[in-house]
Amino acid sequence: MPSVPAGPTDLLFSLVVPTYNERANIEAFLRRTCGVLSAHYPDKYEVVVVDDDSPDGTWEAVAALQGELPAVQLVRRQQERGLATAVICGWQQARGAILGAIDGDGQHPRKPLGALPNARGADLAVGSRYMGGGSTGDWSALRLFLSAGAMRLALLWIPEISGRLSDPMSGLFVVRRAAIADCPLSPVGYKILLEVMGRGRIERVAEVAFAFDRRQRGHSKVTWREYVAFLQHLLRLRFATGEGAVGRLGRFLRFAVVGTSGVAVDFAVLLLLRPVVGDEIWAKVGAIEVAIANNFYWNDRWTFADAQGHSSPLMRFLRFNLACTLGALINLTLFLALRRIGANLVLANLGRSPPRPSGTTGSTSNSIGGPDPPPET
Ligand SMILES: Nc1nc2c(ncn2[C@@H]2O[C@H](COP(=O)(O)OP(=O)(O)OP(=O)(O)O)[C@@H](O)[C@H]2O)c(=O)[nH]1
Ligand SMILES: [Mg+2]
Repeated sequence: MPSVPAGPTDLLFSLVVPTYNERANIEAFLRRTCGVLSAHYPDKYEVVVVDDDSPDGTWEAVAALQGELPAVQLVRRQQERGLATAVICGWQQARGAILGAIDGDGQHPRKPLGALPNARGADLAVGSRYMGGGSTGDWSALRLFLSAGAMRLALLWIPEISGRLSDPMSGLFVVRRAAIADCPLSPVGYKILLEVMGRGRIERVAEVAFAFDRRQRGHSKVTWREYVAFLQHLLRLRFATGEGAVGRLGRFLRFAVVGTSGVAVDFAVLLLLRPVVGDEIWAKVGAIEVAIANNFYWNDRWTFADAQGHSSPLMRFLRFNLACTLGALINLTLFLALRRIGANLVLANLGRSPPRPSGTTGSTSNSIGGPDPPPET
């Protein structure tokens, strides 16, 4: 597996720019980026463009600028393609003690490049679109939906990695070389930051808000393949890093305990509420909601305490409710249907139908599984 060497480090900062068919953007991008970096780190930085032999000749355009912008280095890969592996390839050639990544199409603002490498004491400093002051710009509803889905999936599969950042999918970040040196890195697709978080020795993280700009020229390289690669990357990280089999079993057991406690809470509230509200449907609705709240509290505090993400507890609770809606509706419908066909309260709440009458002699309607007696009037 490829890894980034510990040195040499005769520069402070190496910024790697993966490019594929960015000829229309690259000159303006490099001029602006070198301008910002020269102001902050004169003679102590380099910009390493890693181009995958772009058919539009991006690498030629970069080579033509090197005389004028001596801090620009060019790597032209002819055998390989992929954003994340291109970034690693650039870091392998880089000479900086701090390593960074940024898109070459101008959608990432250059201003945070002054602040990110200076985030004091942080092993990793990330530009975030999802913290206060950040934004995803003018993304379509579909792209927002896909991005939110990807975030949820990452939080579900690799909570201990993605739960540490508000924007774990960001392509704008810097990392201390020492925090990833000699760590085996094996990403697929776009999400190099997940790889760094998952496999690096990242203790302290910092975030800086930024607004994602609209692409001015050229075309997006994101296709359905990137979504497939993302799923593959999640699986790879899940099985290669983080909690081992013991940790996963522990989480599963905590989840099971919380689920069982929810069943008990549901029962208790149903029995308590029924005489108070006098209506069984509302008593059951109340019981379901209190059980959901119980499960949310304990899962949030205990089962997935390391994966709360950056949203507020209220938002997390609303999302949890949303995720439980279908199950809650099925639970309520089944309960009411079973009550209708004569199951007693306990059996109906357990989702069990009443036993068939034996048809022999006088078993009473109050036996286990029989219907409740009619309410006294
Ligand atoms: N070296 C290399 N760079 C790539 C590859 N795919 C994308 N890139 C570069 O990675 C950066 C991000 O790619 P984009 O296609 O802009 O992805 P995006 O910004 O998430 O998507 P848009 O908002 O639609 O532009 C750009 O600089 C691309 O040129 C690749 O296969 N190899
Ligand atoms: Mg882009």
